[in-house]
Amino acid sequence: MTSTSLLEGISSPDDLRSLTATQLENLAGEIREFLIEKVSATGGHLGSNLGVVELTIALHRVFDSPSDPIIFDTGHQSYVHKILTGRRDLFGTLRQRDGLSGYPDRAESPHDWTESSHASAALSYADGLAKAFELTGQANRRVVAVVGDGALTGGMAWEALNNIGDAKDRPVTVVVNDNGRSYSPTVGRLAQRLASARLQPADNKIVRAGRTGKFHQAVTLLRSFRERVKNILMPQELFTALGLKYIGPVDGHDIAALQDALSYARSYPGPVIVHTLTTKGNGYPPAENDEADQMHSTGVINPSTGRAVQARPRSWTDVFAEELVRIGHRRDDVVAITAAMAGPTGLARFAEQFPDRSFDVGIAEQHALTSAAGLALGGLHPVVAVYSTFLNRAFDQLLMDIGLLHLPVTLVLDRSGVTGPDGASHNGMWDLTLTGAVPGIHVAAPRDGRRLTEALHRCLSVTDGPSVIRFAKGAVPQDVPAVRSTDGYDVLHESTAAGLDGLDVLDVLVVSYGRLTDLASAAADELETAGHRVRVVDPLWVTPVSHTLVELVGQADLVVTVEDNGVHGGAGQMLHRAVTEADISTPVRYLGIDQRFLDHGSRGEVLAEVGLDEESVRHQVTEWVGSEVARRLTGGDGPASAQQVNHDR
Ligand SMILES: Cc1ncc(C[n+]2csc(CCOP(=O)(O)OP(=O)(O)O)c2C)c(N)n1
Repeated sequence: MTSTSLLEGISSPDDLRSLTATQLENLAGEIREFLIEKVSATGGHLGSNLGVVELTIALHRVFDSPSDPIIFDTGHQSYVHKILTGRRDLFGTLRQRDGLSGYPDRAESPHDWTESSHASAALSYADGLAKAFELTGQANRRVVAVVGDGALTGGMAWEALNNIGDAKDRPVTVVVNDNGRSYSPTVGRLAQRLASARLQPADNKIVRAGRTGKFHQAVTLLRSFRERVKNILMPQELFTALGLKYIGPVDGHDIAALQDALSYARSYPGPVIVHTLTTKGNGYPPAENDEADQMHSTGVINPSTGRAVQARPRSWTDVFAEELVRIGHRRDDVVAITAAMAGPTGLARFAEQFPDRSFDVGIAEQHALTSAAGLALGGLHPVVAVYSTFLNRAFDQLLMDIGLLHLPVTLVLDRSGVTGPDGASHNGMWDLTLTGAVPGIHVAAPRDGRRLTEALHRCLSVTDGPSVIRFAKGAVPQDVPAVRSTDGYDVLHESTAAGLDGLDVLDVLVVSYGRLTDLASAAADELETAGHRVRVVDPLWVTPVSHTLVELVGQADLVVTVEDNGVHGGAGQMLHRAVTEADISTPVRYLGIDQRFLDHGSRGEVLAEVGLDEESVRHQVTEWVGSEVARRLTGGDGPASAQQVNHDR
C-alpha cells in the first residue's frame, strides 16, 4: 500500500467500517498530512481540524450519517467530516468561488445539516431535530452535536442544554470537543471545570515522572494539580445535575476509546454528554506550538514551517488597536471587552498594557454588550470590539440594554462589509441596518486609517448613548485627503470646470461611506467625462445625518450613495429618509449590497457579483444619470423615487 492509499479508498462513511484499528490509525495520519498540505495552500481552519481527526473518524464509524445528523457547532472544524463524506477531491478549491465551503453547506452534501458559522447554536439545532424525530415516529434516528469548549461559553448552548437534559427519553448525544481553547485559552469558571477532567492525563504525567525516577517532579506536579482542581466541581457533577448522562473524559485522539464511548452514547435512550479531550493542532508542531491560537485559522503558509507566505500588511485592526492603547494611557475610564477574540480584534494589545481594564467574556456577544452597559452604569466608557457579523447576536442588548438607557458604550465592528471566503454568515453587511434602528446612536464608517482614529476619539466623546465604528477586513488603504471639511462631511472631490448649463447637465452628489472611496471616484470620473458636475463627500457620521449634508443634497439634481452594507436600512436609505423629512425631492440612488446571502469567494469577486466593482458602478451611474436627464427633458415631474442598484442586469 502507498502512504495515501487508505484515504483514496474513502468516499463515504461506509468505507470506514471494514478498516482495522491499525488502518484507522494510519488513516488518521494520512488525513493530517492531507489537511496540512491542502489548507496551507488555500488558508483555512487548520488547528481546529487537526484536533478532531480521530473524533470525526469515530463519529462516522458509530453513527449512521446522514440518517443520524452530526451537527458541528460553528462548523469550522468540519473539514475531516467533508473528507470522509466524499468531498476530498474538492479541497484544492477550499473557500474559493464555486469551490468547497469552509463550513458545512447543505448544497454540498446531505451529510451537512446546517450552514451558519455563528457559534453555540449546534445544541439548539440538535434539540429541535430530536424533537422532530420523536414527533414523526423516527425513534431509530440519533442526533449528535459536536461542540467545542469555546462554543460552550455561549449562552445559547446552555439554553439548549437546559431543554435537552430535561427530556429524559429523548436521545441527543452532545460531544464536547475540549481542547481548552477558543482562539486563546477558553475563559471562565466553566472552562476551569472542564479542565478538572484532565485529572486522568495529569495523573498519567505524574505516574510517568515517578516511574522514571523523577520523584521531585512528580511531587511538584501533584501539588500544582491539586491546587488547581481544589474547590472545582468535576464536570460530571455539572452535566449530571443538568440531566445528561456524562461519559468521559475520553482521550480524543484514541479512536478505540472514542468508539466505545460513542457506541454507548448511541445506545443510551436519553441525553448523553461525551466529554473528549483533544489537542488543537494535534500532530503539527507549528500549530501545537502557536501560543496565540494554535493556528485556529491561517492564511496561505509554508507547510514545513507554518509561516505565512506573504507578510501581513498593516490592517484596519492594527490602526484601531494602536490608537486604543494610546487612548488607554490618557483615559483610565476606558475599558475593553472582547467576546473570545482578543487577538483577531486587536484588543490583545490593550489587554497587555491594561490587564485590569480588559475583559474576555467568552463567545458571548449578548453578555458582552449588557456587561458593557453595567460598566457604563458604573461610570466607565466600555469599548466592545466584535466582528460586524457577530453583532447580529446582540441586537436586543444594544437596543434595550444600552440604547434605551442612553449609555456611553462604543462598539467597534471589525470585518464589516463583504469579507468573502468565509461565506454568507461572515459578511458584515447587516450592521448599519441594525445599528441605524437604535434611537440616539452615533455610527461612523471611516474611509481610511486617519479617519478611523478620529472616529474613535469622536465615539469616545459621546456620553449620552451608544456609538459605533465599522471598518473592513484586511489592509488599511492610503489616507484619502479631503479637499475641504465642514462640520458634517469631508469633500473629497469637486468638479472645477463650470461646464454647460442645461437640462442635460446634472449636479451629481456622490456620498461615499467607509472604504469604498475608489468606487465613488470611479463614479465621479465617469460622470465628469460625460459633462456633468460632480461632488464627492464623505460624512463624518452615517447617523445622525447632518443637516449640512441634507442641505447639500437639496442643491443637487441627483444623489448617489456608495456603501458596503445591505441596501435595506443602510446608509443610503438613512440619508434618503432624512432628505425626505426635510421635504427635499432630489432623487437618491443607492449603490450597496443586494439583500441576499452571498456565496463565498474572494472579496473582489463577491463585490463584483453585487455590482460594487468599478465597471458596474460606471455603468450604473451612467444609466441613472441618463434616465434622470430623460425625465427632465420630457418634462417628467415629481420626485423620482429612490431606487437601488439593479443586480439582475
Ligand atoms: C457568535 C460567534 N462569535 C464568535 C465567533 C468566532 N469564532 C469562531 S471559532 C471560535 C472559537 C471556537 O472555539 P471552540 O468552540 O472551542 O472550537 P475549537 O476551534 O477550539 O475546536 C470563535 C470565537 C463565532 N464563530 N461565532
